[in-house]
Amino acid sequence: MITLHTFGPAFGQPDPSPFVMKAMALLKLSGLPFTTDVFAGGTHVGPKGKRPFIVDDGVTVSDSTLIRFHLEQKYGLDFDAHLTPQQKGVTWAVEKMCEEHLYFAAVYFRWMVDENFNKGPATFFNKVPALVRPLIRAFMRNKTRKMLHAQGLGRHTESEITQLACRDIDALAQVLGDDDWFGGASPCAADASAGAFVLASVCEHFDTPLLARSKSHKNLVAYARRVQSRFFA
Ligand SMILES: N[C@@H](CCC(=O)N[C@@H](CS)C(=O)NCC(=O)O)C(=O)O
Repeated sequence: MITLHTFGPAFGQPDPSPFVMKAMALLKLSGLPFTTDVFAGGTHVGPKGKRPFIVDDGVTVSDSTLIRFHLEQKYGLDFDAHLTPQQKGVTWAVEKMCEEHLYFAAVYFRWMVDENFNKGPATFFNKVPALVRPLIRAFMRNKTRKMLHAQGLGRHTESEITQLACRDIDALAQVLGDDDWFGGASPCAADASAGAFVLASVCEHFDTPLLARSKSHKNLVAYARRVQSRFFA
C-alpha cells in the first residue's frame, strides 16, 4: 500500500502545496490505491526536508517527479503514453515552468505580502506554543525570503514578479488552447503538475495577481474546474 505524506487540506484546497496536489493527482491517474498521512507539525517535514513523499511497501520516495518515475517504473505505467514525442517535450517544459518559475512567484505572493501571509502561511504555526509563535513565524518567513533571494525571483520588485508570473499564466492558457488537457483529450503527467498550479493560482483565499490573471483566461477557469472534479472530487 502507498502512503502519501501531505500537509492536509487548507485554504479551501486539497493541500497548500501544489507539489502535494500534483502527487495526489498522479496517484489518482495511476488508479493505484493509496492513503494519506497529514503532517502533524514540528520541524521535520520529510526525508529531504520537503513534502510530498511517499512510502510504498517500505520504500520512501521524496519529490513529486521522482514519485512519478517510481510509479511508472514499479507499476509499468506511462502517464504520457498517448503523447507524440513533440507533446512529451512541450508538456515537460510546461510542467517545469510551473515548478521552477511560477512556483516561486506563488510563494512570493503568499509569504511576502502581509495580508496573504497573515491569513495563509502564518496559520501553519498555530499549534506552536503562543509564547514562541511570533518568533517561529518571523523565522520561517525570513527563511522563505532568503530562499526566494537565492533562487533569484526574490531580487525583483513586486511589479516585476507580477509581470513574469503573468507571462507564465498566459503561456499556460496559450498552450492549453481549446484542449481539455495539456495531454489533449485525456490527462498526461503534466496535467498533474499544471493542474495543481492552476488550482493554486485560482485559490480565492489569497488576493494575488495570479488569481486575477488566471480568471482572465476562460479556458484556464474551465480547466481548473476539470482538474478539481477529475482529481479532487
Ligand atoms: N521538487 C519538490 C518540491 C517540494 C516542495 O518544495 N515542497 C514544499 C512545499 S510546496 C515543502 O515541503 N516545503 C517545506 C520546507 O521547505 O520546509 C517536489 O517536486 O516535490
